[in-house]
Amino acid sequence: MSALKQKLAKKIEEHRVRTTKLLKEHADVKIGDVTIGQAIGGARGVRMLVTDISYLDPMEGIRFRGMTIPEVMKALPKPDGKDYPYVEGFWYLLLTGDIPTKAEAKELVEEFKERRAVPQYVIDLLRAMPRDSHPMTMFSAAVLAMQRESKFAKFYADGFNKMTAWEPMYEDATDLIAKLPSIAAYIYRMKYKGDIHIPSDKNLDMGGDFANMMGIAEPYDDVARMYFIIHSDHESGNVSAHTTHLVASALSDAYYSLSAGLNGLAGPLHGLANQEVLRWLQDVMDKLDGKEPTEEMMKKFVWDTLNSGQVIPGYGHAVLRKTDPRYQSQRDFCLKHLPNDEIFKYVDMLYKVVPDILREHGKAKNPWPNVDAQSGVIQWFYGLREYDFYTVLFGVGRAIGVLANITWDRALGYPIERPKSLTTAMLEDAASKA
Ligand code: HAX
Repeated sequence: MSALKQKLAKKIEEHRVRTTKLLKEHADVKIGDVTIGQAIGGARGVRMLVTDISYLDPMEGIRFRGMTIPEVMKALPKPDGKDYPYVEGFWYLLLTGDIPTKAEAKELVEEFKERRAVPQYVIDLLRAMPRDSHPMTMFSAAVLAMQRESKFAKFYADGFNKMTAWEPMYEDATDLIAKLPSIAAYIYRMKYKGDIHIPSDKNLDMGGDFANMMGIAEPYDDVARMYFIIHSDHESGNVSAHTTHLVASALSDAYYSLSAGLNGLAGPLHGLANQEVLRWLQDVMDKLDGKEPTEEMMKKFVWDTLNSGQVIPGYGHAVLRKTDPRYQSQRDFCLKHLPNDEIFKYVDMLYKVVPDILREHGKAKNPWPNVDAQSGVIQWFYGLREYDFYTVLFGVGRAIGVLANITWDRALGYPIERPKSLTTAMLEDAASKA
């Protein structure tokens, strides 16, 4: 170890004791409007963000523009013969708060088709990256590379006007959402399907065309529609939404902002958890060597994971205190389309054993499953078995919510975000006075 690193290791060891003491003994001490516990602990419960796109109630779960997931799925227009709505119509709902007519949704489908084409230099960039780069790295890099297309950046360079700044932001947001499925499918086929690509089909809506470009048959088009909608937004405080908002608050354009948000989504405690769930389950299955696990065996695997200091992926949440309705809607899909699937049965068994174990373990505030506990199962069933790719699917969906948010941020002229920080010594001083 270098001298610097040794010194740093010593300092870290000494400092950890101070932070732990502050959290254990003085978490409730107020420093301004928040407590020491909130300042150190990731701002849990601090009410300091505003959005009308979605709201997350701890007990009820997500509402998009005031509507629950089942209400959204029922109210929005659907392509003929399909079970799930046009994603384009959902974008209309998130932006306006109104349910579009079928004609309005179809008009938007046509507009998205005009914006679908991905610049050749983005393809070149993806091809130049090492093939074993994580697909999220490729996805985020592609979004960032397209920044030169930004209409907002041009608008700013040509003379910024606060009142109309939302318009180029809206244009960038719509361009991005229209292109993301093609970029995602390109990465998938380049990395995992022999570099053989399927062109976009102008007869299809966003969900249908994504399934087409991925090369996965029906009802995967409905899976895509459902998946993109339920993953779109989870109010503003989660890492991907907050990062996108924060970067946009510096008047960065939608490309810079979304790319940053996607990098946050790629964290194992956030969007990457969906691939971790499948990785963990595969590990369990490998250890069982094809045998069906009993509940007792499953309990042992869960405890082994916890005792080795790891989290159970797909369980727990920073805000929710019940089963995530996004988990539930995917479970309903599984019960209808793949009730006998082996992995679905494992996931269902986990649902039976994990909450009690997490309660007994005594750490997680929410022992219930979140969106990521179920999502890989559906993808796996339809042949998408490269679980590194699952977070990219999440990213296509998440873009819809965060881009709606930053379009409205611009419309309302929200200022640059800049919370205040204190030093550890200041916190200790406040604690001693309290
Ligand atoms: N397994 C084991 N321990 C868990 C746990 C889990 N699933 N969930 C929380 N805990 C632990 C935390 O690690 C923390 O331990 P320490 O005190 O030792 O640090 C303690 O319980 C308190 O955590 P919390 O207040 O309940 O939860 P946080 O708000 O800090 O974190 C997380 C929320 C989602 C990050 C957390 O529950 C977690 O790590 N879950 C597993 C990963 C996961 O599924 N992430 C996806 C979440 C949904 C999402 O955003 N998708 O994008």
